[in-house]
Amino acid sequence: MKDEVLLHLHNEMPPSSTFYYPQPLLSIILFLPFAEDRVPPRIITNSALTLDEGTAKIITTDLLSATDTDSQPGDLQYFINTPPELGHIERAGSPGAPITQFTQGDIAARAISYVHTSEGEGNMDRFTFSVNDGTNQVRDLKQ
Ligand SMILES: [Ca+2]
Repeated sequence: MKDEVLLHLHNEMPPSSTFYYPQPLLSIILFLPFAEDRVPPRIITNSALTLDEGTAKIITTDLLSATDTDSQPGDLQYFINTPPELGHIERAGSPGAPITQFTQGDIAARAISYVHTSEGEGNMDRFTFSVNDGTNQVRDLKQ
């Protein structure tokens, strides 16, 4: 009798597709990004305006300007807290109608004027304001 050697080649590794991993329970919490306004406006220019008695002058960005890295000029709302005493602030297109709010965009569009109307002797006027981007508010530091 001959000695026979039988070699069994047996692949013990089943195909990977036959492996079943236990399914972990996944809890996914989605934090939806808020359209959050994080940066407050910053008043960068706040200068005096000089004009003749009984006249009007446009408040330009050279005189009054606020900036905000995450808000548009049209969203930067100025609120007049204490109105001027010797005149008023008005919007182009509505002469004679005092306003109490306007935007940086209005200033950039040269649509906002100070109108001197007083008959008195006073020659110094002022108004105080705050600027709001809808979330954050800053006050005029000169108040
Ligand atoms: Ca902002």
